[in-house]
Amino acid sequence: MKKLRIGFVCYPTFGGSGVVATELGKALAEKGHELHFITYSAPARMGSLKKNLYYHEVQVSDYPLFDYQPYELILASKMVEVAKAHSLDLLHVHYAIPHASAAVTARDILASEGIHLPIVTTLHGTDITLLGKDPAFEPVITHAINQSDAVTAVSHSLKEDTLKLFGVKREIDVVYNFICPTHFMRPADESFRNAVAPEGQPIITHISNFRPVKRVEDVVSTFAGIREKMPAKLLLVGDGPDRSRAEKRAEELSVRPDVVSIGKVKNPIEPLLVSDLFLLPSATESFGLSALEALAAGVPVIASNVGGLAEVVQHDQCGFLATTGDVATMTESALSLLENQALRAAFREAALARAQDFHIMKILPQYEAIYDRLTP
Ligand code: GMT
Repeated sequence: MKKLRIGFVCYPTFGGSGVVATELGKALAEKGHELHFITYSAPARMGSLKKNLYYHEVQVSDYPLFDYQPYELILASKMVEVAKAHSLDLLHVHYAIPHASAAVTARDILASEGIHLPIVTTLHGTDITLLGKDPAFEPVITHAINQSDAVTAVSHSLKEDTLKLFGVKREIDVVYNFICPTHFMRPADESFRNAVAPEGQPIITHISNFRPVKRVEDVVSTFAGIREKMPAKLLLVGDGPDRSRAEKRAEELSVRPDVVSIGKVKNPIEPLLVSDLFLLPSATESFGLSALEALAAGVPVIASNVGGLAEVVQHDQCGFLATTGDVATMTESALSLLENQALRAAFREAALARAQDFHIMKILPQYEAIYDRLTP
């Protein structure tokens, strides 16, 4: 594969799309491509200095006339600047709004100067399943999808949603999210495990941004059902609008003393390595990167059967899927694993094996093939 100079645009936060983009960019840089991240702050997972990795900050001005800063325009200008200064071969943007639409503007500006810069847009989920339903964004998202030179979706479910919700007829490649198995090859932090579960209770974990779509109250209700039958601890990782609601629900259900809510962590793999079960009862989930990361840590997953989750979690093998909101079934499934050590061990093995299907070395060449198609 020829070595390319690639501009990467993503949300630099801990969200799934930013994590996938950053890890992909780092892996491409390791393979010898030159990667230029164009974001408003350094991507959370970027880590320390690496060969072939560059970061260009999009600086939002504080011009007094603007009540709202036109971030998309500033981003488009930055894309043009970086593309010219570093002779980029292509732009790979993660998340439709505003990244794909800004990229289309940047590409048009460059075209007017005789510079060709193809755009790859990766759709991650909420840009389609939540924002896509909002008439305030729909025409812009449709335009950005239609105008991109290649579009990828992180699951077949998301591809179908995109075709259905936007009425687009174009080709969309499905390229799954991935894991880097080496990140999981480390011992669990026993002192952290003891702090969470001092009497060796099983640890049930949920990791998310605590937005309503994650249905964190179902997490707590499922845990309360488990706790009625056996000692256990619930480890909540992350922060967001519904964190306090989850904690309040735990109080209402009298399980608050068994809930450890630690907030955002830099590396979610650490809590996963001490976990016995992972809960993800979302209302919608295009892929469920956190579920895949749980599997890669050998943790069976109990999740809702929505979006792309069934493409990741094999029901009754490495986890269980249930209808969204069906707390009773999720509780029953969780107990079936927690009360049966042999079954849990079998699911753990199946989880580790399943995660290998999403090894970065299987996924990265799929992106490279798309880049290859678009560059001379
Ligand atoms: O889950 C979130 O709310 C964060 C969101 C994001 O854009 O960062 O995650 C979406 O993209 C991830 C990476 O592709 C997927 O694994 C998540 O399933 C998806 N979230 C939803 O569809 C709700």
